Amino acid sequence: MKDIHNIVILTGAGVSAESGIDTFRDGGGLWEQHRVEDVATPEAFARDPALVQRFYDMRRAAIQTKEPNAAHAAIARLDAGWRGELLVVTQNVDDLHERAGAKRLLHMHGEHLKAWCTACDARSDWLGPLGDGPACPACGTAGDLRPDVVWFGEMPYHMEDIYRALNRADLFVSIGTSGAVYPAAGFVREARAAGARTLELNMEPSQGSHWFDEARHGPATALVPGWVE
Ligand code: BJW
Repeated sequence: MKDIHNIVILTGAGVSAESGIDTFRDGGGLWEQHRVEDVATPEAFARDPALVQRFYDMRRAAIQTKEPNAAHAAIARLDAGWRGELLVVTQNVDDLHERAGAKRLLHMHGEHLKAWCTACDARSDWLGPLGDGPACPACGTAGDLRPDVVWFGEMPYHMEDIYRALNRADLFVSIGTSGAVYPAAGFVREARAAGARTLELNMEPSQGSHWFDEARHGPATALVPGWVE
């Protein structure tokens, strides 16, 4: 990768699809099985917290049986060996990037394995199903823990660090995301405007495919190792 020093990699559900984790918008994906308004908005949680908790308990249990795939492993190898700046920004709430060994990683839509106490704002490790309302380890309040994930209408995490990296990037690579959800869908334009070269690796053209200098289409487990090596 000649003349490239600073890399930003954005990943989405497609990078974990071949590990057996459902994507959102593909046929048979999560949003065909559940209405987004029922399970992934703050209003849904206020209306029926038990339903939302069951949705996340089910997905959290599922990811614990899954393993990182060749795409996660290739990204982790690049992270370990890259001497310049590199940042992996994942929209995924699973932990497969870190289990593969990625270190320079931000979860912009939160993490399945963290809980957020809305009473004291502390983040803690997920302690198990919230059905019985366990107490927050920081403040002791029971019943105010929620999944530490970013729902529609909420501000994604680490935005300052992400925009700083995008504005320094020489290369922006988007892997396994449909480009349907903002602000992540706008990162390619931000990086382009700052002068980065842009590459899409996805099963099919994303909604923003025309913004990329180059697009390669196919399964992440083939495309990502091929790009990294
Ligand atoms: C493979 C593959 C394989 C399959 N190999 N590829 C109108 C216009 C513009 C914006 C808005 C609007 N109305 C509302 C908004 C804002 C809204 C938004 O974007 N809505 C859109 C629906 C229009 N966004 C928000 O509300 C966000 N917050 C926000 O904007 O705050 C204000 C703000 C302002 C300014 C700056 C910053 C902030 C919050 C969004 C939160 C999204 N939350 C979710 C749930 C997280 C928790 C959980 O997991 O349950 O995040 S929704 C869901 O979508 C999840 C994902 O991270 C996200 C993106 O999905 P992703 O990863 O792209 O998955 P898919 O399924 O869509 O695509 C998979 C792709 O992989 C496909 O293309 C496949 O082809 C491919 N694939 N197998 C390679 N093997």
